[in-house]
Amino acid sequence: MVRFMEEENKEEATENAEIEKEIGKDDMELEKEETVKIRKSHLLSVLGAVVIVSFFILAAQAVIADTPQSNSRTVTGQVVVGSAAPVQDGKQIVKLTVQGSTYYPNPMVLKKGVPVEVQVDMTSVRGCFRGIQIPAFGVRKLVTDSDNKITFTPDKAGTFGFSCFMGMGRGQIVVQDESGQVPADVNTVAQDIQSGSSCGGGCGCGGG
Ligand SMILES: [Cu+2]
Repeated sequence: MVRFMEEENKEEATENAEIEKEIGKDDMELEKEETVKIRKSHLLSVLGAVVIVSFFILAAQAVIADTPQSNSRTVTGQVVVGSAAPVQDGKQIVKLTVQGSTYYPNPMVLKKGVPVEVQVDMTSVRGCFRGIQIPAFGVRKLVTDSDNKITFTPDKAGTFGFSCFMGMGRGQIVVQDESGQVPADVNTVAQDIQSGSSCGGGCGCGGG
């Protein structure tokens, strides 16, 4: 009798164990599914967060890029010189364009003592970028469709900066002396490009 009960108990135990196994399996599968679901939604929220954070980083960079401090660059050491502007009828001819907030050619390479005629491309140079000042050579002019030329004669060799009236659009001028050399110790880019008060941070200055 005792033995019979023992056997029955054993059988019952085995059955229970099997049922438990089954239940356990189901639970595990359910748990797995849950985990996948949670992982998916977690992934989505992480992606969302990444997108939002990237947006703010880009926005911050745009703001920083507009502030004058980040634009003040200094050129030190050897002056890298491109080819000088072509001379026509005794004038150095430069076609000036803008990309982003930079005037091109960058730098504008000129010869000392030869008159310069800057022809401003009115298609790419727009808005306040049409007000151009070159302090080193006493230039301050707002070009228009009917008068898009700026003339001056570079009377000193070195590296100089120029900008729109409020210092937003920027460019550099490298002037070679008579022997084609550019003195590395003459560099007034930082002083030449000052940011004006009327156009601080993100005004509508850049528009057409
Ligand atoms: Cu401006």
